Amino acid sequence: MHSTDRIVVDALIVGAGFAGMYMLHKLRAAGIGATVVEAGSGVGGTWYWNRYPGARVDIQSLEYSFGFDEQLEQDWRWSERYAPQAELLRYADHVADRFDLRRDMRFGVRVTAAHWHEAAQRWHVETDVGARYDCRYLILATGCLSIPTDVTFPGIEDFQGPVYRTSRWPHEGVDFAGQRVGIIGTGSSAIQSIPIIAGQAEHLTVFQRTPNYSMPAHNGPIPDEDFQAWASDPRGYRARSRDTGGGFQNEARPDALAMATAPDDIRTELERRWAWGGFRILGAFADSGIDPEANRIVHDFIAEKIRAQVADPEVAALLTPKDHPFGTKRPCVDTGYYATFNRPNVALVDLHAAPITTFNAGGIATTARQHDFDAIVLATGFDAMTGAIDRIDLRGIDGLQIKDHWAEGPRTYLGLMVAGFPNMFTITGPGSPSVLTNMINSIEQHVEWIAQCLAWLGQRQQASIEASAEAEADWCRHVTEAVTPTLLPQANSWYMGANVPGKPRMFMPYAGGLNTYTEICRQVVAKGYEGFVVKNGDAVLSDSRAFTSHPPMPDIPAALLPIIIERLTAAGLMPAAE
Ligand code: NA7
Repeated sequence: MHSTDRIVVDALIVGAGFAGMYMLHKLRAAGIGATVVEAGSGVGGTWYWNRYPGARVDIQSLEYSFGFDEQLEQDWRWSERYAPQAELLRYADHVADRFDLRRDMRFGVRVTAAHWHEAAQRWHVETDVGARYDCRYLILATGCLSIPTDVTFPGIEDFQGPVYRTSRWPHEGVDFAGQRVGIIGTGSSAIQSIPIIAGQAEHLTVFQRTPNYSMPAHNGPIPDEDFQAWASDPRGYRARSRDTGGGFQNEARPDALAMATAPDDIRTELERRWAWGGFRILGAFADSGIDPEANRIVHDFIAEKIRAQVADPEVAALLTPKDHPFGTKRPCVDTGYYATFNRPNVALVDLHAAPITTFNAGGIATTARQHDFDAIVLATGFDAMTGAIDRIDLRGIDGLQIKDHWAEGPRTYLGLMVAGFPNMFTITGPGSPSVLTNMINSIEQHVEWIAQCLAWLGQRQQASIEASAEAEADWCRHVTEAVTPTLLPQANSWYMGANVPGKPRMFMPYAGGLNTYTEICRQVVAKGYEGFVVKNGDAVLSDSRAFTSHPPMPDIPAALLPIIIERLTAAGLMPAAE
C-alpha cells in the first residue's frame, strides 16, 4: 500500500447527513481541512434515504432544525408542525448550498475499511470506488438508523412483484393505484406509511408481529402561539430545548407522580397532552418510566384511545401493545394510523397467530392462508447504532478490530471515542443520548465538542487523542447505571440490539438525558480532557485515565427510591443494604 496514491486530508468525515454537514462547516471555520464521503448521491442522510410515503419528522420542526446559525434559522420557514421528508431534504440541500458544503463532499463513495497506522499517527481509509484517503482524524457521521436489518424471508426471490424497503425507497416514488399491497412491520416507518398506502392501493394487508404505541401528531400549519413562542426569542427557545433530557420541550414534570395523583386529574393531564399531540404524553408523570403501575395507567389511557379510533374491537385489541411497557420501545407519532384499520380495503394479519411460512410467486403464505399481492413493502427496521460502524473493516492500534472490541456490545467513552481507536470520533455514537433525544440537538452538541477538541489538538502540534480503557469501562458502567432504574431494558427493542439476531443485548444509548450529558462533556474538557490520553509522537501530553465527572444524583421523588435502589442492587450497581 503506497501512501503516495492516497488523498491526504486532515479530517475525513463519513456521511453527509445533518451530522456530517455541520461537522464539515465547523471544521472549516476552525481552519481544519476536511472532506466528506457519502454513499448516497446527495446530502440529508436519513431524509435522503427514507423516502417512503408519509415519512416525516416526529419532533416539532421548530426544534428539529439547526440552531448554529441565526440567519439560517431566521430565513427558513417550516410549512408544517412536523415537516415531511421532501421538505427536510430541501432543508438539507438549502444548508449545503448556503454554506457551500458540496465542494468538499464526494458522493457515491462508501467507506469499506479504515486502519490506524500508529507510527504515522494517521488513518488509512479505503472506499468502494477505489479512492483511498490518508487522514489524521476519522469522524464517523454514519447515523444511528442508516443500515436496514438483513431481514429476509424464505422464497422472497420467487415473488413476481416488486419488494420495497421503506429505507431504500425508489427516488421516483411508487404508484400503488389498483394494486394489492402487503406491508411487513408496524414500527414508525410502517405506521407513517400505512395510512398513505391504504389511500392509494386497491387493498393493503398489514402483517403485524408486535403492536407499538402511537400518539396523534395533530399535524398541520404551525400554530400561531407555538410560532410566537419561538419567534419572540429563538435563541432562548433553542437553549431551553437543549437544556432538557430529550433535547426538545415536552413540559416534563420531574415531580409529578401518577401514583400520587387523583384519577380525574390524571385523565385531565393525559387528555391535555394527547390533544397537544406527539411525544408530549411522555412528560406527564415522572413515575411512568420507572414504576410499572404508573406506566400501566398511561398504557390503559392509550389502549382506550385505540379502542375509540378502531371500530372493530378485535382489531383494536390486536393493535394494542401487550409485551412492553409504554415508552420502552420508541413510541410512534402518526396521522390517522389507527383509523386506517376502519377502511374496507385494509386488513390486519396477526403474525403471532399465523406466522409467515414463505414468500412465493403470488405473495406471502402464513400458517393460516395464502395472501396474494402485486407489491410488498418491508418496514422491518435497522441495525441500529452500530450497524453502520461495524460494517466497516475498522482497525485501531495493533490491528484491534471494532467487531472484536464490541463483541459483547458497543463500548465507547461518552459515545464519542473508542479505546484503541485514536483520533476516531463517532457523532451520536452508542453510549451517547442520540436516539433518545432530538437528534439535531445531540448532533450539534457532539459536532461542537469534536471541533473544539480538534482545535485544541491543533494548538498542541496536532497531537493525537484516545479514550483510555479505564474511562471507557467507567463510562459503560455509567450508561448502564443511568438506564437500570428505568423500565427501558424491559423491552425487546432496537435500543437493546434485540431486533438483530445474534446482536449482543445491551442498552446502547445514554439514558441520563442530553442536558446532563452536555454538562458531563463540558466538565471532561474543563479538566483537560479527562479520561483521554493525549500524545505527540512518543511524548505523552496528558494521561488522565479515570473518568470522574459523574453527574450529581438527580432529584428523584422519594416514592421512587425503593424501586430504583432495588433495580440498581439487583444489577450489582449498588451494594445491598446490610
Ligand atoms: P422498527 O421500529 O424497528 O420497526 C420494525 C418493524 O418490523 C417492527 O414492527 C418489527 O416487529 C417488524 N419486523 C422486523 N422483522 C420482522 C420479521 N421478520 N417478521 C415480521 N415483522 C418483522 O423500524 P422502523 O423503521 O419502523 O423505525 C425505526 C425508527 O425510525 C423509529 O423508531 C424512529 O426512531 C424512526 P417486532 O417489533 O420486531 O416484532
